[in-house]
Amino acid sequence: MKDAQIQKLMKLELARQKRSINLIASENFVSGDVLEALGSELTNKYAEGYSAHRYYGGNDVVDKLDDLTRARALKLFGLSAKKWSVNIQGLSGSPANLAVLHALVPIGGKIMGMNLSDGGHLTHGFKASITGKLWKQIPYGVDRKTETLDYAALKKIAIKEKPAVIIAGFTAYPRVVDWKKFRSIADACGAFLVVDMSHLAGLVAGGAYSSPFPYADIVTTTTHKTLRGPRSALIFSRVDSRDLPAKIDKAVFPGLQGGPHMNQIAAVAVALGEAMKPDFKKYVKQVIKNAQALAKELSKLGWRVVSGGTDSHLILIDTWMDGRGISGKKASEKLERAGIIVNKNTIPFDSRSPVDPSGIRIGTAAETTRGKREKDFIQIARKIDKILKSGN
Ligand code: DSN
Repeated sequence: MKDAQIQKLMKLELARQKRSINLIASENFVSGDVLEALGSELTNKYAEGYSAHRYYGGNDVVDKLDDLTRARALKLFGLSAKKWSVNIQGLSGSPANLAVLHALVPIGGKIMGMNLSDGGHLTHGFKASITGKLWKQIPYGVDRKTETLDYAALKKIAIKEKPAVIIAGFTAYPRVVDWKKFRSIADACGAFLVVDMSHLAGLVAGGAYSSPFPYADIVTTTTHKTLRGPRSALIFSRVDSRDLPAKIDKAVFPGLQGGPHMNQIAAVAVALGEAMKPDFKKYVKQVIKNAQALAKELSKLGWRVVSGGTDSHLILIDTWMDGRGISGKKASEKLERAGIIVNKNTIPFDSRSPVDPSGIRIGTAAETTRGKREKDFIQIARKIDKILKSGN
């Protein structure tokens, strides 16, 4: 590279990644092949439209890439092209969710999504997101005592409010989700069931977490979390008389975007191929075992684990503990100074603000990619404990 300023920043970031313990639940380390695809000449190509229906010439190669990527996405999740379609052009999770809502809900309509503070995502209708401005969020949360989903309470809200869409799938909910119950709630109020499995995609692909596909109408996902690909998104939609795939395609392009990023799509295809290998199944199982080991050890050391544990790659720690501990912001800053990277996070019914909440979110996907196992995560838990209890 001839640009010395950018090269220097790239080297600094690589060095930072190498010397840190990465416990950001939504990050991972991609393979060299994924990086190679991202940095390829495919970035030079404009491919507005869809395979075989493009607006520019010269798309014969990228059409093959597009077809292959969609076929891999369906195969990875065990889906038949007769029953499911997938849009691979979403640039990342937020635009993908926006496209889905744009396709399914008239402006001003109701969308039922989880509260941000209980583990929901901005694009599930939070007021500061465009999704909360164009549509009315009907919020739901977790049960105060168990800190897990209370499906009976959800059903009551859904029947009363009759949202057009129910969104299930979260950014900071550690437990297993009962997709079947969500389906029955959606049926009870006539809503579409949209599952945002961004955090879970790798776990679902590797068979370590229950699949939402038997129950959902639409499934969105990012590709860069547990799925270990580049930053991108997939939108799966059921093929039936409702014409969902055509509506989704139209909402993505020309509704929200112009040309897709073909280098990014190639990198997604590489990651999907990697996730089909037997090793990936072992990887995602280990990710969950590691999160459970970490949660258990932190709990033993006196930290409050929200909901009492985890069934996934992430845990939420109440570091504040009603003033007996330290705030999430202070905790994440202290950990960062010691080379451990986490994010501050609200906990359910948080008494503090999102900028300085009561907890931290910790994930195990990235460090499991680096080969860490339960014993390593027990050591990490002890290190976290020591740092958080130290006077610095
Ligand atoms: N920023 C992602 C996460 O950390 O979960 C969601 O957009």
